Amino acid sequence: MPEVRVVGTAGHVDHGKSTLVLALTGRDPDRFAEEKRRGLTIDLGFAWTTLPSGREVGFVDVPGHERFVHNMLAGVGQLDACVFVVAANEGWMPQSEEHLRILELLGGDRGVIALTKVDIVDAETVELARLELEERLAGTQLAGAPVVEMAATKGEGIDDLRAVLDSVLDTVPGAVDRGRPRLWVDRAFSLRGPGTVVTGTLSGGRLARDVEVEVVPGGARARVRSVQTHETSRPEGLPGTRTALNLAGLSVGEVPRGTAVVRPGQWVRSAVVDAEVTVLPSAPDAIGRRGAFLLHVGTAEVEVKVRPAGGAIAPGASGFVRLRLPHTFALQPGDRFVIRDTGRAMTVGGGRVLDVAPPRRGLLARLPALATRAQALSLGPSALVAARLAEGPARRERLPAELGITEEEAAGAGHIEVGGHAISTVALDDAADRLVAALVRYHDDHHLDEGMPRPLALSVLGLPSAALDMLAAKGLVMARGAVVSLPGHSVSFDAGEQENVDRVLDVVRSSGPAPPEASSLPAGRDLLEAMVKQGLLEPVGPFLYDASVFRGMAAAAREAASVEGGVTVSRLREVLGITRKHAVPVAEALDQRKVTVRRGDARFPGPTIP
Ligand SMILES: Nc1nc2c(ncn2[C@@H]2O[C@H](COP(=O)(O)OP(=O)(O)OP(=O)(O)O)[C@@H](O)[C@H]2O)c(=O)[nH]1
Ligand SMILES: [Mg+2]
Repeated sequence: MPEVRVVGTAGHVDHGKSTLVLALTGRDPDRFAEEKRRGLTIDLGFAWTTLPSGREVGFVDVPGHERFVHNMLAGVGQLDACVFVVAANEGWMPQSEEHLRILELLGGDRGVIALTKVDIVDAETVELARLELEERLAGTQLAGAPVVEMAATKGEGIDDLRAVLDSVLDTVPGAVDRGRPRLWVDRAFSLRGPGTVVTGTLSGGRLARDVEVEVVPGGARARVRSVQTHETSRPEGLPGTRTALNLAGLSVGEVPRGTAVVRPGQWVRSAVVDAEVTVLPSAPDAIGRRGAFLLHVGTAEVEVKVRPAGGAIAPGASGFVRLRLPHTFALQPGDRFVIRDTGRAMTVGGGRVLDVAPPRRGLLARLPALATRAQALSLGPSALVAARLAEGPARRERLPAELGITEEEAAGAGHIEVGGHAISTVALDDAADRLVAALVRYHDDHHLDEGMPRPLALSVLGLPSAALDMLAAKGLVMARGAVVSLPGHSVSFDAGEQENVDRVLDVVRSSGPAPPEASSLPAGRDLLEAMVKQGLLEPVGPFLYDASVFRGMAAAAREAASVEGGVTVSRLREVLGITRKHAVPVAEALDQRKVTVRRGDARFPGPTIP
């Protein structure tokens, strides 16, 4: 199959764009009766031809009239190159400038300049027009682009244009296939028989017959019944080609221009995105919180609220903004857009989407992170992953959609996966260092505690719970139940405390099965609790028993309970040689520890053997 590319026209009204497309392709791109009657393009037109190299080129012909810039914008988002048309008799005009800027904002930096209507001016005027072109294009993305002189109505210059276009396209890299197809719909119509058909320039991946697709916004599902490129049936649409899809199970109204056809589940649906914006030097005002703007992204045109992350962005300057859209779109980092001022009906700027799932708060604090993301976009997928994870862990399965990358790219080096999260190894190492340092301090400050409460440890770590368990599994920390500590840490007593510990042990050991209440023991609560955690004391109701004394009592009680009919509290009193004051709490403590089980007034042996 030959290589297939997409080329768009651009330029001021009446400068000869459609005439040139007709001459190149044999097809009049002006589809509507009104266009033919007025000799004016209103909406996008489509045609195609085969260049001398054998490569097929689909053309998107745009209107030049200032009132139809919004239609032009729907056609030039995904071009391999442009034919930038300037009529020799009129020279550079307002929409020459505006279209040039729009192409620049959308990343359209390859093209051919068609200097048209050279047949109706003299040689000197052609020369002047060439000089003016050189001046206007200097410093722009089309500076130095080849210029072809044309008299399209007479067929002059057409062969030159074909050859030059071929050589320009030789230098344009082919469309990428990330397995994430998206077709921004630029036309939707219904045919008797097949039903709903949409067209657009496919990008990001292939769309084959019979696959299920989803329309965003709206969420309608459909099956691709058939695929065409340049009116020829194909088993699948390829990225970077004009593609028509016949969609089964969908009405035309569900897929208007501005919707995108995608595979279900591959896209973050975002109505709020963070982006990088450049304000054109020609813009009358800075872009700030005020002003009514329209956003053009893909083939969509929607009202947008623009909130700069720093101050307002002055004409000629760039900055970071948060964009709020009226509904969700299938967007990804790197998507380019144009912003127009609604009141003045002029293009004021544009830029690139950086984050389609931004955190709700802290836009100002995000400035450095957004700058990193902007850099990462030019560096590629692994830089994007690194930039994302530098901001915190991410749900692993969301990474491809969030960043617009493939599964393989999302699985790259530089991060590890824990409990469904992707965490940067640098961030994990930093967090682990932070936690260890915090534990050292904590053990110092709380030497009677076994360790730091787990929720506190997690907040120090700043990572999902699974990351803490992973650090514990690696032996870096101990995470037992509700407490996190350094490996080998145990409660220790200082000299003064040890004295009190010994005194307490003396008291409880000498009083055997009938110790005094805890409140009368010669030590504070903290120390007694620590002795319990250490396993020296056993809490039983209001009493603290020496642990080994209590173990002995438990064994005796369990044995007494193993007779037919079990053991009652009053029998237990006799067996253990204690009064009711101690016998009741002891019996309850034994039930709690499942050394005994209570049925009615009697106790029987439980599953725990003391
Ligand atoms: N003599 C001469 N006339 C031309 C040439 N190219 C276009 N025209 C005429 O200029 C007029 C406008 O041409 P179009 O091709 O409709 O111009 P356009 O740029 O498509 O205009 P819009 O789509 O409305 O922006 C038509 O009458 C054409 O016949 C040319 O190279 N020489
Ligand atoms: Mg036209």
